[in-house]
Amino acid sequence: MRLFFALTLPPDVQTELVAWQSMWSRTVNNVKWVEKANIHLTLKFLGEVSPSQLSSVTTAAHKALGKHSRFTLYIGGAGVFPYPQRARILWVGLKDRNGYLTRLQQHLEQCLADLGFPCNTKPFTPHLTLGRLRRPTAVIPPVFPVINKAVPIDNVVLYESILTPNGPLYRPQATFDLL
Ligand code: 2AM
Repeated sequence: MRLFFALTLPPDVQTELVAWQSMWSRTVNNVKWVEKANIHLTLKFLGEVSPSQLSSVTTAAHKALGKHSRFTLYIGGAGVFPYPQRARILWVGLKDRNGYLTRLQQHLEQCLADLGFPCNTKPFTPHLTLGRLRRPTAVIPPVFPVINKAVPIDNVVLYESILTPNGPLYRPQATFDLL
């Protein structure tokens, strides 16, 4: 099973982001926009994990995440990966003003490294992927009217990603409540 840890968003934030997708779609073509319910912040992508490893992953995550408090993130500006000249991913950033997210992500990464999941080589860039370009394209990220919207974070979800011809299905496998 293909697994990843993520933060999900309250409905009002999802609605705002769909409005941003719609605005952005006026200036960029050939984008596969992420469905409203599927917009998430990936904390850690594990890739293929055997079903027998699932319980050690959830036990380790429960131990690590259960020590972290709830926190608030703030919606930031738009950006693209990897470069504006050859963009593939269109995203919106999240600001971690008090460092809670960074500490939680590092702790999760460390406890999963202890189970043998390699640490990411690239620095963690908190973002919400809004769309994926079908081929690399030059994109200047727009300036959206509303930023700094508060995003309360109360839990972390371990998802299974099931790839289908109609796009990925994200099935929650476990939820870890923050203090
Ligand atoms: P992203 O869109 O925020 O970059 C589930 O597949 C999620 O895991 C994706 O939405 C993606 O998050 C993230 N992810 C990170 N590395 C990945 C990889 N190598 N393959 C697929 N997804 C990956």
